[in-house]
Amino acid sequence: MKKINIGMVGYKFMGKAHSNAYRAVPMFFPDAAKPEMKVICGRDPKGLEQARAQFGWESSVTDWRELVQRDDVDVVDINAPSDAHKEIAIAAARAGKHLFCEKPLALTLADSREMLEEAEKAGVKHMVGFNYRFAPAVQLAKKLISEGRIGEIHHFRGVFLQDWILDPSFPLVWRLQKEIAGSGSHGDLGAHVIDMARFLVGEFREVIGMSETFVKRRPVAAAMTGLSAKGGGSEEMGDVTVDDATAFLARFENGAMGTIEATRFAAGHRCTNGFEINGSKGSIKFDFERMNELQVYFTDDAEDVQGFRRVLATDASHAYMDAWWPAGHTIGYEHTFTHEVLELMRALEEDRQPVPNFVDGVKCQEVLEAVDRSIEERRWVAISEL
Ligand code: SOE
Repeated sequence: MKKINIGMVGYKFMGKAHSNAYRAVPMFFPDAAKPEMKVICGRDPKGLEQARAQFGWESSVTDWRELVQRDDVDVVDINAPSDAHKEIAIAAARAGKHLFCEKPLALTLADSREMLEEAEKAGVKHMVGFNYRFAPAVQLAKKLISEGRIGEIHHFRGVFLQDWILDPSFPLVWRLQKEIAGSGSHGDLGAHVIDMARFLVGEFREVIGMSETFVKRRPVAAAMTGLSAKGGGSEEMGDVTVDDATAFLARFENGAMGTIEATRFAAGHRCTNGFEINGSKGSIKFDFERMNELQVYFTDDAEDVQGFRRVLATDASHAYMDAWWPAGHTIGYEHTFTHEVLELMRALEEDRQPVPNFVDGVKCQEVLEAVDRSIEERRWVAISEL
């Protein structure tokens, strides 16, 4: 069986999710190429060693430049904060390594285009981490749409709602700083919804948006903390330089209408990544907090039983599910990453580009940037203008 050596940069939230996926793929998909967890990289030696031992990596380095040059690395997995993506990806591509990069691909559209260009020039494979595509219920939605089961699509209504920074004393973590994160809820959460819309409905034609930063100054964060940081730690205040919430209207190339909202201020919503799609022959609804389910409605159901019904996407006939548990035994968030890594392994084995790849990363970034421009210039912006 083919073995693929992985070098991973970053070891926090996404580092843990990816590590778990590298371990799960050989266990549940034994026919796929096997990821070998060769080397993990991070800046803090103590935290890094703990992660290395806990996640099961063979070795560690504190300098990513060393990692990308190693002969025993085939794929460089980049899940460091967004401002580091470009430099690492380009260096890795130039060293002939395949790339697996978290979303959003880069801080700007220009940077993401440069990353794609370099990857193509180097002839390496590239993948971007839009993990929600890999939920079996989302794959089912894709199948129903591709088979024409809900007909011609009229509406895409997508939201990604969280509330982890609602408290004004929540610190100024890196995700709230433009120079590190690129944007706030827009690039962090909206990027997932944009990818979902592209995956299920098609390309965007034009957009117009609005955004808000509700809490403009926050206590400075002590360290590189993330979502679980605790408030009230520091007297010193700093500016929040990203959006707390961004919403936009869209028109797709196929004529469908879209509304998309991403916010970290939706009290009570911990991780509502949801969409509803309405077509000429039916509708589909998904909410990640109930990720095993898809709500479907078909206009050709008998009149006396018409209505939304719940399909549990856990049968062996649903994507990936024959590898997991008997029907009705649900799966979770971490499985989306396992399926994503499976796609990467299969693509490398079959010598093809994985999907989604940097082209999808760039197309998502085009929409993000078009929305930003529309907000700045208070007008509709066509994707073709960028
Ligand atoms: C935090 O907002 C976060 O973890 C995002 O960074 C992820 O991409 C999203 O999947 C869940 O929320």
